Amino acid sequence: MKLVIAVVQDKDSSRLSDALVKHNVRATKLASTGGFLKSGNTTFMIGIEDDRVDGVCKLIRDNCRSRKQMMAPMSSMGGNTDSYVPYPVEVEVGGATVFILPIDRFEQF
Ligand code: 2BA
Ligand code: 2BA
Repeated sequence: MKLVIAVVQDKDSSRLSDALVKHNVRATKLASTGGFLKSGNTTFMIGIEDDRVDGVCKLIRDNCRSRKQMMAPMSSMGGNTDSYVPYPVEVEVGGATVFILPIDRFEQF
């Protein structure tokens, strides 16, 4: 069994959720925040049998798309002018960042 952790954009999270339910894949959704943009994203935790991992990755790929997003200018309030960026910066936010970890043990009580 593997744990698939997928960080996706909020805009794709309900579509991905629906697709997982439709394909009988159990998952837990967590509200998360990107360290760089400091804006909300969604993290899916999916415990899944080894032979279904590729199918889950395909569902994630098919339901999440990359988008360009503007990073708001950083505030210089706080006094640290070193990190002050006076203009918006465009970044490409990927469809999904996916981690696949082994599960030593899976229990449901
Ligand atoms: P939920 O996904 O909201 O599921 C609540 C309960 O609904 C489940 O209880 C199960 O009895 C039923 N259920 C969920 N998916 C189903 C499906 N495709 N077909 C039929 N019944 C379904 P639990 O199995 O005790 O799970 C409780 C919560 O634990 C789940 O909430 C989910 O957040 C998490 N979870 C369970 N299995 C997971 C897994 N393999 N990976 C990640 N999270 C899991
Ligand atoms: P954020 O950290 O808010 O990053 C959003 C996007 O900003 C990133 O998209 C990337 O295009 C850009 N970016 C991030 N850090 C950067 C930096 N130091 N310099 C320049 N540009 C940077 P993605 O790479 O697709 O990542 C989307 C979200 O996935 C991230 O949101 C973060 O929440 C998560 N993530 C990505 N890589 C991760 C990793 N190695 N570990 C944990 N979470 C990760």
